Amino acid sequence: MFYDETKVYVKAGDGGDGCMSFLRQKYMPEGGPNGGNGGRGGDVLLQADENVSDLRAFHFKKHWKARNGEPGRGSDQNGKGGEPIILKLPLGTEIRIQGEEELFCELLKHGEEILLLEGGKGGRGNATFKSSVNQTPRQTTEGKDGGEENYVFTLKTIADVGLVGFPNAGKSTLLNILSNATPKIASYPFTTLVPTVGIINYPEEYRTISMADVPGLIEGAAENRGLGHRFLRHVERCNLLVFLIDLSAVDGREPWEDFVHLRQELEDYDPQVAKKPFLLVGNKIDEENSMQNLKLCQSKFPEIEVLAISAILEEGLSNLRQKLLEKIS
Ligand SMILES: Nc1nc2c(ncn2[C@@H]2O[C@H](COP(=O)(O)OP(=O)(O)OP(=O)(O)O)[C@@H](O)[C@H]2O)c(=O)[nH]1
Ligand SMILES: [Mg+2]
Repeated sequence: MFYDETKVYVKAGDGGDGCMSFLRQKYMPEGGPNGGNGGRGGDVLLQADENVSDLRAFHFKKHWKARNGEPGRGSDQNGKGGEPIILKLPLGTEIRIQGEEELFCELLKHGEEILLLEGGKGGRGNATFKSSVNQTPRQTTEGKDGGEENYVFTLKTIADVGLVGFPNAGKSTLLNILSNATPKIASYPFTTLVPTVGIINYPEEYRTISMADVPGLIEGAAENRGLGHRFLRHVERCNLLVFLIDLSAVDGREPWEDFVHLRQELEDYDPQVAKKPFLLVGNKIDEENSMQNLKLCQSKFPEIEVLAISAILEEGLSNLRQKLLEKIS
């Protein structure tokens, strides 16, 4: 399972109460006030961590609380502050307050830290109220409550390029060959259930491009059919889309129609996503009917270049690599 959205309740620690106390010693009935201050409650921090791949930690534990500050004690002892807690989140996590559309914050860079909720201040002990006119103050203050909130964490994959295609189009095969990633490949639909990011190397240019293999889309994905719109969010951050269509039409669909349907799904999901720059790539050119389908595609979309490749035979890939680089930079 891949956990890319979860609701979480988070609470910062409460401040400890201030203490009321007086020095009590033999032969010193009127000892001065010595109640200490309460400790500060623990903060809640968020930290982006590249070693965390999804939100499963928050799926299995939905309540996160920082420790309270300790109350002050007599003999002028201040309470200990509560330890902060640090929630480690995968890169690309968006944080919203439950029920609100607006983005609260997001974590994009490894190591980035955000203070989500502040611990409550500790209360004042009576010793702090001593003054020239009040030598025996009986006054203290309570610790303040730490902040609390219900949040929604949503993970949106960070990659330069998003691979978009019907199941079985060969997305994982292509990513395997172009990059260091090794997503599973199989001849049945919905092999890929988890977005996988691979790094494509351009040693001569001293550059890399990251590419995300997103689980296959089908018609109605935006209305949650198939694996649904859950995975469409993983192309939201990409700067370039690669529509990969199966020119061999092994699953009985028209390749050129696949392209139309894929774009429609993106449009239904979010018109902004549909406006992203793209490349149209026809895979499986090694198969029998592919040439014919390529020509048909090209005639249907005369203004769009259809890049023909065979991921398996590694044909047309250097051209594709070059086009990716041109479109990205
Ligand atoms: N003939 C031929 N078959 C290919 C080519 N590329 C991929 N395939 C085959 O197509 C099938 C599907 O490949 P995958 O890479 O798993 O496809 P996918 O798009 O990742 O599929 P899902 O993860 O299910 O969405 C596998 O049997 C591959 O071997 C190609 O260039 N030519
Ligand atoms: Mg796959």
